[in-house]
Amino acid sequence: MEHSAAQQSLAPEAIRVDSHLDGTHGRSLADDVLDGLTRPFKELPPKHFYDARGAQLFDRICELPEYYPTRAERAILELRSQELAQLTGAVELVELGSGTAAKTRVLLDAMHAAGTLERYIPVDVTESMVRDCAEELTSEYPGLRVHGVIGDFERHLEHVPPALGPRIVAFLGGTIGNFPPGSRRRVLRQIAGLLGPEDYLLMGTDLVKDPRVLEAAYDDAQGVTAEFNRNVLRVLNRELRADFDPEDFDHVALFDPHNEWIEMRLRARREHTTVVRDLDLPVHFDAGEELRTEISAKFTPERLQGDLGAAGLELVRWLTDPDGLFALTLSQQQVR
Ligand code: SAH
Ligand code: AVI
Repeated sequence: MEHSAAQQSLAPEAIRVDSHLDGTHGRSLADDVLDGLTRPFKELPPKHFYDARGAQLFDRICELPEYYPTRAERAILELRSQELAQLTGAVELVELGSGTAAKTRVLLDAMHAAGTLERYIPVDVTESMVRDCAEELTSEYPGLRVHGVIGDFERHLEHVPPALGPRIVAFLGGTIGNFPPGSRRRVLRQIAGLLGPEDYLLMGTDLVKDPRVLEAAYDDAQGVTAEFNRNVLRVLNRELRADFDPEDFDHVALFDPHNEWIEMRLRARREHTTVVRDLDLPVHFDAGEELRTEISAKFTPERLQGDLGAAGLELVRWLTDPDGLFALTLSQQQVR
């Protein structure tokens, strides 16, 4: 494994970063594009939004006045992290889809203050975020060890190192809602496999609410979410030599009241054919045709309990922000 000079000069014993993406991620993108863009209703999975530019756009989304989930989840963490640290006694935090770990610091502060914090294990597909966050956190928390895992949490959870002691596996931001119901339960079952009897899953989920509030959160006035949505086309242009013009597509965000999820789509402004050169794949769009790029499920307590139960987990704490917009749940393996 290669370490950068910067990493070695900082604190080599404090940081370890393993990458499990070499080559396989490109193949997964190619498979997803071949599968998703040849369907009668075109679709791409949302994990491909997050190259370095997509990650930056996501960070800007988190600051938008319309995008309440980040602020609401942070408010819960600020109110309840101390209790979470004490109740779990966790010595380490594994975080799936960690991104820039902005809110995570609230939890790490509480674990640090409780005197238990030893190790942080961020898991993310975006290499730069795992590496940057490892360097930042080891300097912010003296004595903390960071073992970064650059990988896909749908495929690489076996590379999460064995626990040093009781641990919290955090899955924040509502990312579980980006999976449709069947895959959601599969992903949750895989995550439950990381938990021993002393461990906890801490998961963020956005809650069902007024569709106008939801749609505004995914279609902001400044157009940042629109740019984030179109970014997936730039990823395809770069990684698979496609020739999409992102300006050929309008951003669409709508709440599906039956499924209780937001859908983001890209709607072709005109009829055209684009070619994904690495796949030798022409892709035709009719004028007005839509490509689904993300679902973002909104939860009720019942739906969440059902999903956790199906993954062999039981609820220990249900925490919401003062406005009841977002939920953070703590769960554990069911006692058999
Ligand atoms: N947890 C952060 C970031 C959420 S954005 C927050 O709450 O603000 C979603 C994050 O998950 C991004 O950093 C993205 O790169 C990562 N991600 C999405 N799908 C992934 C996958 N299949 N495997 C690993 N990381 C993934
Ligand atoms: C990461 N995920 C939970 C975000 C969400 O709200 O579904 C991604 C996002 N899409 C548009 N805005 C934010």
